[in-house]
Amino acid sequence: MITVHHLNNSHSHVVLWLLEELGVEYRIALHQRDRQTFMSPASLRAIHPAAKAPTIADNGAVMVESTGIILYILDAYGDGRLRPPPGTAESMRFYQWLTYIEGSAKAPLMGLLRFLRSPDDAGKAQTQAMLTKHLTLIEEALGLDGTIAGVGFSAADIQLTFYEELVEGFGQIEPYPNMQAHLARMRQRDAYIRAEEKGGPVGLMSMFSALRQRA
Ligand SMILES: N[C@@H](CCC(=O)N[C@@H](CS)C(=O)NCC(=O)O)C(=O)O
Repeated sequence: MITVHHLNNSHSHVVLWLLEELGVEYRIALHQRDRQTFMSPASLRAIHPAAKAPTIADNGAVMVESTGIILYILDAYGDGRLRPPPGTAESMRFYQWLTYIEGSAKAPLMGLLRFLRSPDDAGKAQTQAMLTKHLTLIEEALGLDGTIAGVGFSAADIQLTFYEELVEGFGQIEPYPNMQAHLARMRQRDAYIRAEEKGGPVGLMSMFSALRQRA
């Protein structure tokens, strides 16, 4: 059975949610963030040297990286669900957006963390401009049918949702109504709610407000 090494308030919620959507049985191994630094504990490093969430174990092997984990789960357990058929124009959009989130859009968002202590740094405007470009592209893509790949609800929407939670946590979501509506809809899905019941609340708002207070 697949084991999800779940870190509280983290990206591994996405994996629990995907498995819930697919109705796949899984086991949760819980790891707690350090209360001061919010970093992952030694228990997660013991599973994989990257010490990152999500981490999964299946068939005697361990892997990290959310996008790869999502694709592995779809391959192994998806039976064609939550993704368009391979080799189609729809699958091009699906792969593009599924990989875009972690591959392109995440870096400038996390880059803003560097400026919590120095809000007037010249680099902040540059990082913000890069982030705005990504958020605008995502906002436009959601305008098609309310899903990121324009193919109805897919695993790319699950990956996007955690990013939207981060964007909200950074206080950046307000100018983007399509993202706000998407996030609100995703939070109402039964499988999202079941994942939170089993793994705990995503809870990024409280973590970011603690980070801001400490900066
Ligand atoms: N690119 C990685 C990012 C993983 C990541 O940074 N996860 C965070 C949780 S949201 C984490 O493990 N933080 C704890 C730490 O870095 O010690 C992925 O998509 O899986």
